[in-house]
Amino acid sequence: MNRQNDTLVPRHILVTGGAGFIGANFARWVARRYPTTHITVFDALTYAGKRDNLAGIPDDALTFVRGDICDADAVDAVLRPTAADACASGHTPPAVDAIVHFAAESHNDNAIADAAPFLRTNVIGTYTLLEAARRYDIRFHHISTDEVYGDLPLDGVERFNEDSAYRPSSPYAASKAASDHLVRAWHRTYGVRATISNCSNNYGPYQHVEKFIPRQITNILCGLRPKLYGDGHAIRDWINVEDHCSAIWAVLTRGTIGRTYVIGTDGEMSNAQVLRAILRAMDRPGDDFEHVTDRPGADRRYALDAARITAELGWHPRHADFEQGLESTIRWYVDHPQWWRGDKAVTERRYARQTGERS
Ligand code: NAD
Ligand code: TDX
Repeated sequence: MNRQNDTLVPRHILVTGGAGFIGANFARWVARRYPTTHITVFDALTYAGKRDNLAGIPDDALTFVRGDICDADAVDAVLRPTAADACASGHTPPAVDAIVHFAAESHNDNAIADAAPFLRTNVIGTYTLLEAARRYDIRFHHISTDEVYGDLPLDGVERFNEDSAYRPSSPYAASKAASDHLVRAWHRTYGVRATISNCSNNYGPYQHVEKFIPRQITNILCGLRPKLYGDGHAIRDWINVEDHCSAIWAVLTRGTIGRTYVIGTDGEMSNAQVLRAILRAMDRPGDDFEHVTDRPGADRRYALDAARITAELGWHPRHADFEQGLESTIRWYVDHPQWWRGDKAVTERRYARQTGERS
């Protein structure tokens, strides 16, 4: 890695899951700010990934490899130091010096219906990458979630931090917790130069229409009523995806090896509040939605105390105005119907099956 402006700037990062929501936002964020860092996106292009999410990143800054993180040979092929392929411009990037690991099965409703792909990708996939990072001594940053800590009472003021106990309550959260444990074990046992970040709920462009905010926006755009699970009192701590990206970069380039950083922006809101904000911004009546059956074992409240990343790394969010971020997110979905229309019908059919199974 080069030293630049007092930070360690990687010359070539492997972004797993870089065709998904946060991974693509991160690749775009890095390409805009660090044009000398080469980005290889390694992504299986499951239902959640799109190659087009990376459109606009210059060809000489990006290599795209379709591959599965559970496939040890495919992972080895992109990381082996002599394996750097010539990218589109004919220029050969240096060997990968950091892995930023986003690839995961990420949706709770899917995990409740069938946990098998979550255990495979989130656990075996992370193990496979750690073994490769260990083999070639590559810096490893693992993207995780606040859900590993379980949930908090609705009426409390307590927040999770890096010392909170692991108490995952859902199959998805348990698979992410397992992956975090693997990362810590590979750091301590084998000396892998790893860090972990646990972030709260992200929103922004390129988020799959299965997730809460895009589902409700696209429901309204399709003339369907938004769907609120249970009583709508559950609280999530919302962060603009751009702020998550800048926090990941701070940890990757300046974080202490072996450490965990929680990432959040004091964005606690109930699902009902978020839904009302969407309805208001889209000129719909405040009661124009349906209550549907909640997830079994649904987590009530997440809240994070991001004091460590602020104090140690000087990270600050730049998009703390939720209503403004929500409006630009709505505008993005209004302006990009071709991006989500195909997924919408498939997703709503899947929801009809899943909620039918639950009720
Ligand atoms: P996403 O579902 O939008 O994208 C996941 C990407 O991983 C997709 O491009 C998919 O094709 C790829 N992928 C899945 N299985 C793969 C495999 N076996 N091999 C290679 N690629 C594979 O997810 P997201 O919302 O962008 O989440 C990214 C990461 O951030 C995940 O690790 C998730 O746990 C974590 N996270 C998400 C949030 C959130 O609010 N979305 C919050 C905190 C942490
Ligand atoms: O239609 C819906 N109606 C509804 O009320 C959907 C899809 C969700 N919800 C509720 C369930 C949750 O309380 O909204 C809240 C947010 O749901 P999701 O967007 O599915 O997010 P969540 O389950 O909180 O998990 C997200 O944040 C943590 C990401 O999907 C995870 O990958 C991340 O780790």
